[in-house]
Amino acid sequence: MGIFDLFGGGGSVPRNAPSPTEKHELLLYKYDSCPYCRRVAHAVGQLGLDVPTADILMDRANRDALIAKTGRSQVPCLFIDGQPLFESADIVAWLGAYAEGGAKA
Ligand SMILES: N[C@@H](CCC(=O)N[C@@H](CS)C(=O)NCC(=O)O)C(=O)O
Repeated sequence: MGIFDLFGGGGSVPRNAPSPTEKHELLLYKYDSCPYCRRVAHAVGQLGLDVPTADILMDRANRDALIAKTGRSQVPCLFIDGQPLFESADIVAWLGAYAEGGAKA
């Protein structure tokens, strides 16, 4: 069992996402009552990562920015050097790989 499986599993590091073995600037769009966002937040905590967040309910500008950048209002969405990654399972998988690789670089 890999570390990704500890947080719900089901996802895999998307092939078109930036390499998790390199350091990146991250920004997580979320809101706190979203269960998928909580799943990601839990993984962030368990992995010991420091991931800045942008709450789309607390600040309308964040929601507008998410829609402007992606055409969607779905959260969670992790921006990796400005490239959006949707789907909580994929985000958790990517963060798991990042914690073992790029975050330590
Ligand atoms: N399959 C997605 C589901 C995400 C989802 O349904 N998010 C809801 C909030 S809990 C949402 O953003 N709904 C509004 C929308 O899709 O525009 C995931 O696992 O991340």
